[in-house]
Amino acid sequence: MGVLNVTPDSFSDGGDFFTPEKAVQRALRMEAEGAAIIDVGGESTRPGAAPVTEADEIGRVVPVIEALQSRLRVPISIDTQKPAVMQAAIDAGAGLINDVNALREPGALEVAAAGGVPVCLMHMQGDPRTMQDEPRYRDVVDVVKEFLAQRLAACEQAGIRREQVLLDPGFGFGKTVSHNLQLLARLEEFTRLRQPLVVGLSRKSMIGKLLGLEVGERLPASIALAVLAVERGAILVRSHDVAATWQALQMHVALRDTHQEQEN
Ligand code: 8Y4
Repeated sequence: MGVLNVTPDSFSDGGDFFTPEKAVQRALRMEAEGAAIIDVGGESTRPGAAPVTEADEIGRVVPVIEALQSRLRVPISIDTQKPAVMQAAIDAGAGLINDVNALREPGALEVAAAGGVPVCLMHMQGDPRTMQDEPRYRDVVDVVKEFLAQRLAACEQAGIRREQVLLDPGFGFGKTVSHNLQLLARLEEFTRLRQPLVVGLSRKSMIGKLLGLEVGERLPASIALAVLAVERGAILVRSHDVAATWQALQMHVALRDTHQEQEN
């Protein structure tokens, strides 16, 4: 899953500004590099990021989705917590909802059910503004698993079929480095929920904290984490660096297929 941020600050390397055409070029490149899904997001979920109004977020993502949907072969996902943005994105051609808030916003379950698109439910403790202030858990793996099982049940009650639900433990969302490491070490436990498992580890601050690296220096560690997650059962990896991540994961797949042949 290739990340396509369409926030005003996200295309600012070199002083140029974001345009739908630049976003399209970036998306087409990620598709050519092996992305299976392009994840379009118009709101920054970084700790302390300024909130975006519904109208602004729609104004950012809809022109990009409209421009993309006829030119991409892979599905477009909409990274949002807002039901109105989900609806506008589905109308523009989005084929998946990626919600870091797991459809807890009032009206979100209904929009997702009526839209008929698959949903990725992510665990987050607290909200992006304060989630990194001393997060605590009884047992982070158990708590996150129980949360995702509850949200899956809420989806089914709202009329979203199980086959349409992906689950994500939400690395970095209200978690310390230790919490993130426990989640990755025990990621296989999430496969017991019997739903496709998604992870986002790309460039995240756990790498910065463990290794003392700035965001732009985190690719090698991000690739290692992607492979470790897929070895433990993840089937979709959200990444800012599609070409490098795809190469690494293809090597994992080649090795896994060799093991399977030995068994058969
Ligand atoms: C540098 C760059 C440092 C980006 C941190 C970040 C996930 C997600 C995000 C995730 C799913 C991010 C939208 C956070 N993370 N969706 N979204 N899973 N499903 N931070 O882990 O990339 S945004």
